[in-house]
Amino acid sequence: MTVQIETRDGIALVTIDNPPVNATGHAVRQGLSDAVARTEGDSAVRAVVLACAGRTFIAGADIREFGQPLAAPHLPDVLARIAGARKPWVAAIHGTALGGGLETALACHYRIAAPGAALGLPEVTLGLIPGAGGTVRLPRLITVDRALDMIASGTPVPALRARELGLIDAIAGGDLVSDALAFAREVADRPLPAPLDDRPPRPESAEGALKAVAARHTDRARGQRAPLAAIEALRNAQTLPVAEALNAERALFQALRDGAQSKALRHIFFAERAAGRVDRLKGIAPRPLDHIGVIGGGTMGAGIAAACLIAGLSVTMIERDADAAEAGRARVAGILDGARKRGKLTPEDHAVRLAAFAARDNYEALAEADLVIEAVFEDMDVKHAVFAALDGVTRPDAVLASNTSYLDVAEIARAADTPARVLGLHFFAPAHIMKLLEIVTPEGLDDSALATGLALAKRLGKIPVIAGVCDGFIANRIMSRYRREAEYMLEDGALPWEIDAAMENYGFAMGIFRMQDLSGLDISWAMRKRRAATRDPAERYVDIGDRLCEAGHFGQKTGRGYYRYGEDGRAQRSAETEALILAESARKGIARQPVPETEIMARLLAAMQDEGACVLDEGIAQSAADIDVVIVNAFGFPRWKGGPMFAGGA
Ligand code: T1G
Repeated sequence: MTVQIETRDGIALVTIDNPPVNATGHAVRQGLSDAVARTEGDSAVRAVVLACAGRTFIAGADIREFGQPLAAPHLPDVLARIAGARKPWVAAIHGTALGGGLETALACHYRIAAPGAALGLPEVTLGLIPGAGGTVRLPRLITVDRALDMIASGTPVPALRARELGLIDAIAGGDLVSDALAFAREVADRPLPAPLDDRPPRPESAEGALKAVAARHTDRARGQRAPLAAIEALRNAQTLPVAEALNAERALFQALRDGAQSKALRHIFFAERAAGRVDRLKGIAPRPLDHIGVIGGGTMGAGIAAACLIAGLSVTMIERDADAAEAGRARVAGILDGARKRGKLTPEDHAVRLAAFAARDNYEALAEADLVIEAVFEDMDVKHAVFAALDGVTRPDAVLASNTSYLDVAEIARAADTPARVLGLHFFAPAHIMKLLEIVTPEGLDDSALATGLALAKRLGKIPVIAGVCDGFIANRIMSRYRREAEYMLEDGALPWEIDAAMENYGFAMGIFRMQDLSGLDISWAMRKRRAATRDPAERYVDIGDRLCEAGHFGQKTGRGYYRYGEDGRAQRSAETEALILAESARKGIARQPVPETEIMARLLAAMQDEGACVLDEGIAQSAADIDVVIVNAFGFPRWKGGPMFAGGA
């Protein structure tokens, strides 16, 4: 039974059991509707507790049902029955009460939560707004500005904060269901609290607070419709009668649900959860994963070490000598300090994580490592030396990984005594923040080694995407291709700031030339020089980036690249770069033509899609959806466009 009822001393315990997250699919909606009828009609029942089995309270409507006709009873109608019950309903919340889950809790008369619970309305992350009363009822329980912030940001609040806001009535001190049953006994004979629909919206918490929240979310919307719809819905909640506000919310919700942005965001939501699934690994257990070795204490090595420490693993970092080991240790300590300051680590956790970390200058310290990741200089000889040294000191069942961003992982594996235990784990900088992890699988990779790499990704809270071996795997190979297209357009007639503006207007977090200036032009310059000997002479080659680097303009870090950087670090158009571009066009005899914004994006998207199709055909990526997950998470492709392949209709 998806919804079970048992009565204990006059209190009905209604339990939803709909794995994996108790989403309000049809069986749940029907079960809840029946539970209202049964408890209202049972004279032995004085109050009701609504709880969920499994790991969380209701985490929302069943997103998989969207896009198909929804069977009655619909959630708003079920919630109206709960809110209209004559006997008090107490929501017992654990895990995450999200979306329709929080709306169900709002329909209840009281809410009690476990200390570690979180409550939120994340619909905007799916291109939606709450569609079952959330935009009308939340601002009747907490202040209207805080309600708008929760809805327009989609960010859940922890139970303690929820109680401060007035969103919940109590936090369980012991067993949640027992405490909720006791709470229900206490309120059973009291007059019911006024239904939220009968209460006025709560005024803003401070003069001008609502206006400020609305302005902030309008600025951050960047072409997304849902946050603006949230602002409209909250305005309706304040100005319209409840019934009209609820109808207006439903209409806004349905329009968004059937719109392109929500379909794209639901695509990415499921694509990220499907990424990293490898059918042949069913039944293959990962190897142990408690102690991680990291070779190299530079930016990437320190970021990887910190990511592992924050996830609760123990880490031994190896550097070439004591000074370098100390410098690496300091970088890791700095990252953990930052995590503590941002509240990502409690002071106690911070101390425990730091105690689980050692920085050494001898490989023998890796004797007990379960998995070792090298993040040393991107040179094949250096990598070969590292893997040869690892062979001599690591356990035979330890998995060995390279963080290389473009070198041939199969070639690296061949340097190891057991190539089958070597894979690529390509992290993206900063490694302790970026969620994407490309797992590069050379031919002959042992299945349990791959399962171990995937288990590490899950443990670190990363999004793993399986990539075959090629130059640049999926992310950098596709980025190199659309970067080349952007450079062609510089020669043809566009300027860096025009191309970046087109990308940012499309929804990218940052244009490609601004991004290259930020990461440093010298990195791709070194790669172009490495490839010069093998480059196809027939392939069009743009020298502008080389000209900039030859003049020492490596981007933001040198004060000039495609842009000029003032004292404040802000990117400004560069007349020198413009002159250099025009001179290059003239040198090649190209009559420059302006490139309209629509053509800029059309050419960039076509480049991504064409290269994506090759990556698929060659078996480097397992699916078009995986390519979308990579480009959205690695390069800030707008999530609400679903990724290059989805945007192209793949
Ligand atoms: N519907 C259907 N399936 C869902 C789901 C949902 N709402 N949420 C999760 N799943 C599946 C997910 O696809 C995966 O499946 C499994 O559950 C575990 O998820 C009416 C209209 C709850 C914080 O936006 O944020 O309510 O891959 O891997 O990391 O106004 O899932 O195992 O087959 O993410 O522990 C609003 C979305 C919906 C919450 C758990 N709710 N979910 O995270 O596990 S719209 C949301 C999450 C709505 C109302 C509106 C997370 C999680 P599989 P997971 P997790």
